[in-house]
Order: sequence, then structure tokens, then C-alpha cells
Amino acid sequence: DPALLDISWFTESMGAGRPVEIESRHRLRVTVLAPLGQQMAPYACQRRTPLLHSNQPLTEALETLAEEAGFSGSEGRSLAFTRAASVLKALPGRLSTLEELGPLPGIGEHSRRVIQDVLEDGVSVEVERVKLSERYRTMKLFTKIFGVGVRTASRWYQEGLRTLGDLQERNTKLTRQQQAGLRHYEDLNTPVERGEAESIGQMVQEAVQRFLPGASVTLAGGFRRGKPHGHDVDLLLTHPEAGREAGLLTRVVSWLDSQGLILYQHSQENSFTLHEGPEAPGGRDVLDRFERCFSIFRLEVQGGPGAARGWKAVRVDLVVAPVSQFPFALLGWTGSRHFERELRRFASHERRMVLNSHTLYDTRQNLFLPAASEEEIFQLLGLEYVPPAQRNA
Ligand code: DCT
Ligand code: MG
Repeated sequence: DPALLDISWFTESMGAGRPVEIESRHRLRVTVLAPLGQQMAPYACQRRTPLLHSNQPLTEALETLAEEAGFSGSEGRSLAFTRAASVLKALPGRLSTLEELGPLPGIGEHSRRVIQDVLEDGVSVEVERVKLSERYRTMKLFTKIFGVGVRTASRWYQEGLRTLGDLQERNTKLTRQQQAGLRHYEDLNTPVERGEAESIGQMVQEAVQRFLPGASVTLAGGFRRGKPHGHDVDLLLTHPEAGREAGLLTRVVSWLDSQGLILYQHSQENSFTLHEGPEAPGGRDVLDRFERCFSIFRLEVQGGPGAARGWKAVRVDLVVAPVSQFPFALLGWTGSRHFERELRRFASHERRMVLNSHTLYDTRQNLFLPAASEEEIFQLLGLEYVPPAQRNA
């Protein structure tokens, strides 16, 4: 049958010796009975990870454990669970037995146990216990406050604080940012819809045009990867002529503020200089050194939560990148977090290069490698281009 002949290329490309079942000659649905993850590349930045995948219950369980490990300060353990979840997100289909995974490198013993429990019983007892634990629930509640990280939340927990009410009643010392976070807690933990993100992008675009015609505003973060909602709006500002972007952010933010569109903001100046060399910008908690404004916008809304008062608080990050750094900033701010971490790890371990949101540096040649687009950065790293929608690692 010609149809049977036609699939010989397919069976060969999937690896010789794997049994293949053909369910229908006409529609040619082929089931490959071989480990699903056999051809999985080791770094997430070498894989395509779509937003929607078939292993949601498994990744949710693993990500809960990753989060819990992060709350306990076990970064390594947290990363191991995140890695395992990320591998499952890139599988071509739904996993039904552990054996289908094969000897995948990114998935350790503990993760395998969790996967097996969920596959067999629908839940993992360990994960359920974590979700019910007082510490996990309190840490989650506190870290969802804008301006509160694991360290602060952990300290409050140690001090016996358990609820948002406790923070107020016990007069806990809060930064201005945390006060704003607490004031708008409900709104800021209501997902931002794509339409809302786009209208905020539009508002910023209009403000930017007032002061610097020709400057652009780009929606990055999860929305650029195709997510229908997110926890904030990440906007990148630049201008095609080098240096013209200087001073723009202050003017834009003051103007938006004067229009009553901003509920909170604090800015940080650009502190990046090439002379410092290729080190990662800043310490562990610092993502990059761009001029940046962390803000809460007051967005007019018709429906949904906040409809009664007619507005909703939305977290917005405004980041200014000089045009020469823009492709790096765009790549860095598109995420996902894990995809970015893997890009940097790949660059350093496999290429002896330092990648951050400003530049790419080749330590063998002692040279900064300029790039005019994201595609060029992938090329310089010797990686196949991964479009934003496939970076949901
Ligand atoms: N980022 C990163 N490393 C971090 C934090 C952020 O590489 N430690 C990058 C990746 C995504 C981008 O910055 C924006 O960050 P978030 O808004 O936290 O992520 P998001 O993917 O946009 O998620 P959400 O949809 O919830 O906003
Ligand atoms: Mg975001």
C-alpha cells in the first residue's frame, strides 16, 4: 500500500527498531510505542514548549512542590521540580505510565515518584499535604503581596503572623510598596486579561508619543508568549535612535500620574555600564539594570471585579532599553522564567558566553556580540530559533 511506504521516513526518523502501530490507512494516525521523551533535548531553550500541553495535573503537582521548596529556601530542590515540570510541558502527548518517559535526564527520583502517584491515584499525597499545610498557605498568602518576597514572608510566619488582618492589627512595619500591595491585594491577585494589558499598552504608547515621537512600546512577558492572562503587564520602551530614550520614563510617568492613572510607582535608574564587564547584572534578585518603573495603574473597567467602582488596580512594569540592547531586553523580558534561566545556563555551559538582558559576551574571544533581533541572538548561541509562543517552559 503506498500509504505504508510513505511512512517509512517517519519510522526511521523516530529511531530504528521502535514498534509503530497504524490505526488507519487513510488518515494515517500513527502511534509510536516508544518512550515519549526519548528525543527530548536537555535544555529547555532547545525545546518547543507550547502554552497548552497534555500533562497539566502532573506539572501542577510538581510546580506546587517547586514552590514549596522555594518557600523553604531550598533553591536546588525547587529547580529540580521546575525542571521536571518543564520537561513534561514539552512532551508531545499525555503521559499514561511512568515507563513511557524512558530515562529522561531532567527528571529525578523524587519527581518520578510524584508523577507515578498522580498517574496511579490521580493525586500525590505529598502534594496534597503541602497544599494543606499552614506554612505553605501562609507563605502563599504573604508572597502574593506586591513587594513581599520569600524572606519577608518567612520572617512574618516565624513571628506568628498568619493573615492579612494580622499584618494590620499588629502594626507590622511595611514599606510603601507593601502598603500599596496590601491596599490593592484583591485587584492585584485578579488575573489581568489580555484586553486590559493591551489597553494599558495603548495608554502608555499615547503618553510616550507626546514626549518622544517615534518611540515604541512593546508588550512582553507572558502576554507575548500568548498567555490569555497574567499577573502584571510588562512593557518595554525604546527609540530607534540611540540615546533619544534618555529622560523619557520620568516624563511619561509624571504625565500618567497627573492624569490620575497611577496609584503607586517607584523608579530605578539605569545602572548598567559596559565597562563593568560581562558579569550577570546585579545580585541574585536583580534581573537587570535598566531604567525601570514598578507601578500600579488605575484602569477603568466596565465588567468583572471592580466593575462597581469602575476601575481596577493593575501591576505594570515599564522598562526602558537603549536600541542596541533592545533585542536582549525583549528576549529577557519575554520569559518564561525557566526558559530564560535555561538560555543563560546553555550560553554559559555550552558556549562559554554570558547572556543577560543587556548583552551577549563571548568569554573565549573576550568580545561583546551585538545582535539586531532575537533571531540573531539564537543564531549567535548556535540555537534553533524558538518563537515566543513556544517559550512556555
Ligand atoms: N524574568 C526572568 N527572571 C526572573 C523574573 C522575570 O527571566 N527572575 C523574566 C521572564 C518573564 C519576564 O521577566 C516578566 O516576568 P513576570 O511578569 O514575572 O513573568 P510572566 O511570564 O510575564 O508571568 P505573568 O503572566 O504572571 O505576568
Ligand atoms: Mg508578566
